[in-house]
Amino acid sequence: MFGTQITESYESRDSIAHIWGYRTPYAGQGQWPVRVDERALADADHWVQSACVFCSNGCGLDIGVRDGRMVAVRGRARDWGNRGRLGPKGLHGWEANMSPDRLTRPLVRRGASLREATWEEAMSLLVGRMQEVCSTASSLAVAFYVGGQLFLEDYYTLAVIALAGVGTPHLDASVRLSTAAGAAALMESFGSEGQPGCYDDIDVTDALLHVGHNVAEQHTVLWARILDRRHGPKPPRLVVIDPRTTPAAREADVHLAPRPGTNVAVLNGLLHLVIRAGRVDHAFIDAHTVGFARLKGVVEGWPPERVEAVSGVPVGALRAAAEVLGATPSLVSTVLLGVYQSPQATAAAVQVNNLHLIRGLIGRPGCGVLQMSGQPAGANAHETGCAGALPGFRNWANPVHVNQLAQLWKVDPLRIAAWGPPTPVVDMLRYIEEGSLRMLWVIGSNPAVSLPDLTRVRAVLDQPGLLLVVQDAFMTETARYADIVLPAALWGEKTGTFTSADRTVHISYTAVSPPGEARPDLDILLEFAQRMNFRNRDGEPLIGWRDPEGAFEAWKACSAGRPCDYSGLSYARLSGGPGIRWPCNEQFPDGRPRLYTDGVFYTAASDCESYGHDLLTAAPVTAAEYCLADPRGRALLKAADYTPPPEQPDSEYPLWLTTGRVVYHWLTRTKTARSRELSAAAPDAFVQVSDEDAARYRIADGQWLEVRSRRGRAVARARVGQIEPGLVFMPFHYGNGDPKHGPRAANELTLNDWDPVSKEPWLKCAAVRIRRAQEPAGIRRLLWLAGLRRALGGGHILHSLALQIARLFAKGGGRAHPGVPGAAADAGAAAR
Ligand SMILES: Nc1nc2c(c(=O)[nH]1)N[C@H]1C(S)=C(S)[C@@H](COP(=O)(O)OP(=O)(O)OC[C@H]3O[C@@H](n4cnc5c(=O)[nH]c(N)nc54)[C@H](O)[C@@H]3O)O[C@H]1N2
Ligand SMILES: Nc1nc2c(c(=O)[nH]1)N[C@H]1C(S)=C(S)[C@@H](COP(=O)(O)OP(=O)(O)OC[C@H]3O[C@@H](n4cnc5c(=O)[nH]c(N)nc54)[C@H](O)[C@@H]3O)O[C@H]1N2
Ligand code: SF4
Ligand SMILES: [Mo]
Repeated sequence: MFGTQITESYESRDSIAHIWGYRTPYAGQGQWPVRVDERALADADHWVQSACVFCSNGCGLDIGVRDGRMVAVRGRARDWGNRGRLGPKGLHGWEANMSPDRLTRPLVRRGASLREATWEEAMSLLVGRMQEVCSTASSLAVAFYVGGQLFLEDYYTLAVIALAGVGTPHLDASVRLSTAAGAAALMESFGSEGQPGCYDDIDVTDALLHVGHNVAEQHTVLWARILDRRHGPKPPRLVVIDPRTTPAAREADVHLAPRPGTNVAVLNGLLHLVIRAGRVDHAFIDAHTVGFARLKGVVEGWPPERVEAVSGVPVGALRAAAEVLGATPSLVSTVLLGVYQSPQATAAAVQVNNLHLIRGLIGRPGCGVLQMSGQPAGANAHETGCAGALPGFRNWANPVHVNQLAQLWKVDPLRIAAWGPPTPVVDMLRYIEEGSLRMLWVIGSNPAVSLPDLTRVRAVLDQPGLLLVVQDAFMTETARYADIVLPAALWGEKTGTFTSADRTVHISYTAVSPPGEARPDLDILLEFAQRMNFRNRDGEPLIGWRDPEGAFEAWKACSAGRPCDYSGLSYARLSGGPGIRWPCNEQFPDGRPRLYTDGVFYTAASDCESYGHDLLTAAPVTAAEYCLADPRGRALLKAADYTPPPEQPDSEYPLWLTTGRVVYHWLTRTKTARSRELSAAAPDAFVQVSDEDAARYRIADGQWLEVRSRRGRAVARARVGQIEPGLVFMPFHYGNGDPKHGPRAANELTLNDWDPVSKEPWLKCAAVRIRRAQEPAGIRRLLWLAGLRRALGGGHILHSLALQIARLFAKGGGRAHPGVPGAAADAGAAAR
């Protein structure tokens, strides 16, 4: 089954060369035309309902199966998020499932090496060590860290296990590196998480604002929808705030390119101009918000000239943007990592909420803030309590909320680990260093590439006395440090649900069996709970469900009555048709497209998910303080003044570094590097530098560069242009796991510091210096040797020689080369 040579494939369109496909212009809700994208390696004998797991857009797709093997994907025409469309990762990324190097048996450390073991050996070791740590230290010595691409059923089960079974607040998800600040901004402004609007708003809106969101490359199908509106009647105006000239910035009517870390200054400047021009909805402000006078006072101090001095955004451009945002009768804003991973992350994201609130552009068609999520199931990690709040968007500081969980789970409220906020991963690292955290179970995340300051991360993962359990489908950079490795089934090999960035819930069914002895995450967690013998007050098993549908039903009960109410959904309702949005209950049996249609927010003291913080100091608002000034359903207009980032370019490190993504790769590439086409399209890391800096440092496109920060170094080829002077950009996808490459992980360089409100690390700004460098030692020789070996063994001599020649002479190794077949740097991983 694995390792089959696949020679030909059918693709309904070349998504590598034409990322967004042809245009289908439209305007109006429900009018977006269908375009079904498909890619097949063979004819399918049947199709299985699912959705794409390569971003939070939630594109519905069917998996084509033949002889028990995945052979195709096809977009679902009935699904509203994509109407049949799929982007390059959706069409190609699933091939990773068939990679010959999948983990198929548990591994257990014996001395320096990991050896294969039976599930019985691995699970009894895991449970034995867990019991030993809990009894000799305490449950506070145990932590769980989970990624953002599991299923809702896995997350909810994990949350119950951690909070009420083991009894540890050390439970976090990699959404902490991603959308924690967006979640925090929703709580600070509206009282609870939950996107106010939905993608349908794009169909009718008059204007769009993207702040720190490279939407065209990171949500390709969403961008296809936006482009189709831009090509249709009554196109929406477009404002983009990003220091790089991204595809969306090129399309924009107004592009603001601020210096890193100056989002608050720019957004305060926009609010200043909008308020000055009298373009505020006083009736809405008076009836539905608190805090306008203070907001007005703070942004008063941000005239355009001051904004230009701080951020570099010219006065004229800021005015042009404010004109669009102040005049438009409807507006959809999306916010993402350029805000969330920058200093003052929550404070900046809140200012976008404020723009909508002061203009009354919320809760009606065409008006929505999307504080985007990124990972396909990131929203579920938040909802179920794996990412900083309690399950069901409950407030850990509200005893009534904790009691609700205690009743539901039939446990003493004191048994629930909710005496403080759940521990963010950045604190877990410190507890490991200090020795108080002795066991870390990582499920579906690759922190040895994705966390900042990798020198430190490696030391933490390697810390003597730490028992590291890694549950993954591949031998990742992180798994190499593990004491126990559990082989996991991937998407397509298990059943469950996940929720897109606009609250749409999809079901994904098992299409094929996992390879070897790999098992679904839920099965592993259920067996763990059973072996640990977690019991409720009545002596029944704490986890009463045995399968995905049972877990979903349990979650429905937990979510009932909360903002993320799933009680009206079921596997049956999600099957066959399109995804359905939460809340879905008796009041909204078909799901609710927009929250806050009545101008009532979740801010009442009894409802809210968090009492909030001071946006500058991050001092938490106490329950007593909050209740005293109970906003009782009014939204909170929270102001924040700009403060400069602590690390700034200086004479030693004169440039800003920002990091991010490319369209063809997914996070730490454990999947996309195993697709031949995706890997060939973006084979290596690169350093993007401006034309001005290229001239200054005498750098040519394709030249090898060394980037150094106070924390480490990385080497990659230069890519010149489309970025502001003084700033360099590196994608963070590429790890250092492969010895034939030099150090090329962007996180060697990033800062070990974070937004104090959301605890989201500052992955988007660091001070660095660059210099021209030699190609990392050994790359050429190793490439030749690898090519020669394959040529002799595989018989494709001409192909391999051509490949070697193409590689040696290819300039700009990091640039996409869609036309060079097989130009993948990771040829081993890409081979199928
Ligand atoms: N192809 C692909 N798509 C993905 C992913 C992927 O790995 N690959 N990952 C998914 C996930 S998990 C997420 S969270 C999303 C992330 O999606 P995005 O947030 O769009 O991705 P990034 O490229 O990390 O960052 C976005 C932009 O922030 C800009 N930026 C940097 N500093 C600043 C600043 O100070 N201010 C402003 N305004 N902008 C700044 C960068 O130039 C960059 O273009 O993408 C999702 N989609
Ligand atoms: N410098 C810098 N660093 C960043 C970012 C940045 O922009 N710049 N972005 C950050 C963001 S937004 C994010 S979301 C994080 C993501 O960081 P990670 O959470 O590390 O994301 P992945 O690399 O996708 O790791 C997921 C792992 O889960 C495995 N996996 C996939 N599906 C399953 C499954 O069903 N079960 C199990 N058990 N395993 C599975 C994959 O093989 C992979 O090893 O990275 C962050 N790091
Ligand atoms: S936009 Fe996102 S969900 Fe849709 S196909 Fe692309 S990666 Fe998959
Ligand atoms: Mo993310």
